[in-house]
Amino acid sequence: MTETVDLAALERALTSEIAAAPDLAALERVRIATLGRKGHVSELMATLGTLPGEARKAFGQAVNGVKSRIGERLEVRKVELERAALTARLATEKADVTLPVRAGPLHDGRIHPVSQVFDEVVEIFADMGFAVAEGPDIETDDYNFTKLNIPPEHPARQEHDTFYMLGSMPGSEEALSNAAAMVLRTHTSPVQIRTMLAQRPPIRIIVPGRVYRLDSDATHTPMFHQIEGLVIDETTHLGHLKWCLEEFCKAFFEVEAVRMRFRASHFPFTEPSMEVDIDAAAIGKPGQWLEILGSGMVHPNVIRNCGLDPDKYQGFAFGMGLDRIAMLKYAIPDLRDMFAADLRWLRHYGFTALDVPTLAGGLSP
Ligand code: 2NM
Repeated sequence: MTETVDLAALERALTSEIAAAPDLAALERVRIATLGRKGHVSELMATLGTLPGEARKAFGQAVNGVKSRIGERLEVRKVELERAALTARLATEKADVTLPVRAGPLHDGRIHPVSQVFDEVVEIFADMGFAVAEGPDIETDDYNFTKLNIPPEHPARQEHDTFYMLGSMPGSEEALSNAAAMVLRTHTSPVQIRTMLAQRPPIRIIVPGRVYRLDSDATHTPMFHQIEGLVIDETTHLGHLKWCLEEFCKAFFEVEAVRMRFRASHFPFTEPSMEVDIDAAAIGKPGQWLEILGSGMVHPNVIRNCGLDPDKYQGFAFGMGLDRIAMLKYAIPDLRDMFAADLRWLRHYGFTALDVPTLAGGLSP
């Protein structure tokens, strides 16, 4: 056998192959052809078993020597080639750290005007000590109507254009009893009922949410948003109502003063009832009256229906269309666009997530 000669020649050949490898991929091919499972060195090791004892030991040591020296040279060359590759990249690639930061979703996304106005209204009433209350969109006929002093057969029921759940339509063949009938709430007032049933006065809440009426044309959509408010205490009176709504209007329209008109009206759940108009000067159109909300002192029947004594407790309530006041404040022309999910519209009328309305920092951007 001429093992020593073969090994020395093999080591020289591999060493020059390693030195000549032009890049990391070529070097990896050399490593696999040498130290890989079927590489030259591994195959030499496999022949060990065919040698007699003494020769086997000497040859084994020699091959292991080659193996470790070649392994070291591969490692050294690898580090060299990695450095060279990095130097080449650094020479061609450039990062301009003076470029502006890319916008990203927080900046690209838009808050819908209804959400923005919702946050503005909540901010104003929270500052006056109101809490936000919410309830289900599917309500009992009892909470949506009867407890609000709108008994079955009351004409106000027709005006509400109610969506009845299956089996709940009065007079239908499969009609359930009135108590079990379910509706899509036609106003958020059932949440006021739930609140009065669940907690003792003093109560100060505002109730934002979706409401539903079977009505659709240029100025009505079958779903829209309302925000209602309720105050119940032992000495609450009409003066509180007027002050509260006037403060709200000034804060919401961001003006020093607002002329308001309280017009006598009628709702089953309040007595007296008033519709409130503001002088459109508040939105830069002086000389016009704009109806913005309905209000009144809560009817004693409603208070009694919620298990409270109307001789002890009184209060006021009000309600307004969020979509409508959003359109007024932000000069949005068409109600139906509000629910069309048109991205171009949203980019134009929407708000960035960073425009959080606060009383201290300003409600609108
Ligand atoms: C309105 C107008 C006037 C109202 C009344 C009540 C309750 F539950 F206390 F009786 N909640 N909301 C109310 C009163 C709502 O919306 C135009």
